Amino acid sequence: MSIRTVSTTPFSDQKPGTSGLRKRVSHFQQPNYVENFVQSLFDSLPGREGQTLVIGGDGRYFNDTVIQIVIRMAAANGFGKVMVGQGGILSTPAASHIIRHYKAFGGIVLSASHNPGGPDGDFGIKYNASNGGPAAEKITDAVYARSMEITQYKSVDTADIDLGQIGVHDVSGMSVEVIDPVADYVALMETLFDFDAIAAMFAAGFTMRFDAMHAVTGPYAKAIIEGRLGASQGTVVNGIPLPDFGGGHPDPNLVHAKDLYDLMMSPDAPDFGAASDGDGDRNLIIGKNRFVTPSDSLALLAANAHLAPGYSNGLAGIARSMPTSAAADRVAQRLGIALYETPTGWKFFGNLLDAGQVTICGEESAGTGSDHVREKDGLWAVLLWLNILASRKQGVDEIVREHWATYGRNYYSRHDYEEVDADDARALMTDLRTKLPGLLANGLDGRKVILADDFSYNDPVDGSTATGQGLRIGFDDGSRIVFRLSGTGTVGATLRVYIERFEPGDGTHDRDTQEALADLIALADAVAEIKARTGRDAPTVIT
Ligand code: VG1
Ligand code: CO
Repeated sequence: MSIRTVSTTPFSDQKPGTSGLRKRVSHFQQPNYVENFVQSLFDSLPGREGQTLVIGGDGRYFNDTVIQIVIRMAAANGFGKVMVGQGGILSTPAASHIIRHYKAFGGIVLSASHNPGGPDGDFGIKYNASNGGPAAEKITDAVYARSMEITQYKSVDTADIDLGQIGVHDVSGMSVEVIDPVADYVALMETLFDFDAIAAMFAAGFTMRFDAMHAVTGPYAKAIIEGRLGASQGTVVNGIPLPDFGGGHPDPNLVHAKDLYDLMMSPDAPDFGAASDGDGDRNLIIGKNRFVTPSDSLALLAANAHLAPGYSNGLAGIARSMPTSAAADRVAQRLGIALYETPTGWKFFGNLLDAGQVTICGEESAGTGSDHVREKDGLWAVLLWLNILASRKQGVDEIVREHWATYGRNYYSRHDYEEVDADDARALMTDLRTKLPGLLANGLDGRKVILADDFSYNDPVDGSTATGQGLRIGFDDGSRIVFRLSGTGTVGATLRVYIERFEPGDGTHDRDTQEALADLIALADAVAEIKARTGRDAPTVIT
């Protein structure tokens, strides 16, 4: 085999963010940009020789090109085998499962998740370790350090591999196995959920719409929901993955999945509506006339998980990201299990899951998952919901209302200010940080502040510390405002403001969320001077 060593010079901007390296497609298309990052990654993975690497992506534009580059570089860098999804497709949770199931060394997932695709859209590369989870910060830090000093990368000369057919190829002595991207994942779901009970519910007339948003979950949802569970043809819409997601924005929220939302609020609504994102790890859950916030969904899934066979023995613990509402905390308390509060990003759940300290994890950004893989999992959440609906024989709205009556309701909203000037956003955060001690001492607008800090996390499993994870202002009535800057945006900065207020079980649960939070929203603007500093009258996206 002839390994080609190619000289290169470093790029200074290859620092992975919340979930891998994400940039515009055109940025990735610069000569050597992909190669530099992939070589920096491989250089940071001692012990890779002879090992298996899993590769797949969400099918977005540039996916096919990068997969071929990665295969050649893997061969030149000593991997023994590559497993790649047919057509270059693997959802993020499916990739996590494949890595674990086949005991691979790690995997590369090509995705910018919910960010738009196409030639003018975004692309991304993330690395998952042998536990199937996103690389821990010590790996991503090492990759970044390496990318700053890289001088060469290694590749082999070979024709493109045909990824269209399942089969085995040889690339300079390395085996490339093109696998069915769906089958192993379906088999895993079958071990967790009562497919018979869900199928019986569909057979009895239960109706659903699943919007795959022309992203990666289409084939998975079709195989499971229509194929295995017997939902009628057409239940899965926008089910064919397209390189540009059909021109849409594959973010399953009330803005980008508005068609689904409007349907679910109409008289023609089916019993259940759901959607997933670009790479299949997020979920949107909407019942007839009832949108379920991701934070509530996490709490509800945790409270009812024992109804599904895979969780019938109960939960070891629950973890949520810091900005996620405290609804899950109340469930953990009642179940008598631990609740962990971690920084934003799934990588922080990995150690807790590996150590068996938690079973279910979730983030306010429409991500929930469990110890079945080491990523959040959109379809998993949908199937757990279906299992709960089949078991409880109640509608979504009724279940949500009962939950609030039992645990209270955490009114919750996130306000995003996207693509604001990066310097302005940093200054806003820096200045707010300096105000925090004063808030703790003097309160805010007559309210008593019981918590005002920049969140840092000590991992209870490996003792590592992550600092600077978001500014928190907590009040004595359980209300909270959190500010942080996104680590996944690709243009300017995105300021995220998370607002939460607790209403007890015997309180009023049917208020409009924005109205219920109005005073806190005003307070958030006042204390951080959001409008003045960003020049924006209103958030870009409210979820
Ligand atoms: C966002 C979300 C975070 C999520 C991350 C990756 O990060 O807030 O909860 O883990 O996206 O999700 P940020 O740094 O932009 O707030 V995905 O579906 O892009 O893999
Ligand atoms: Co995603």
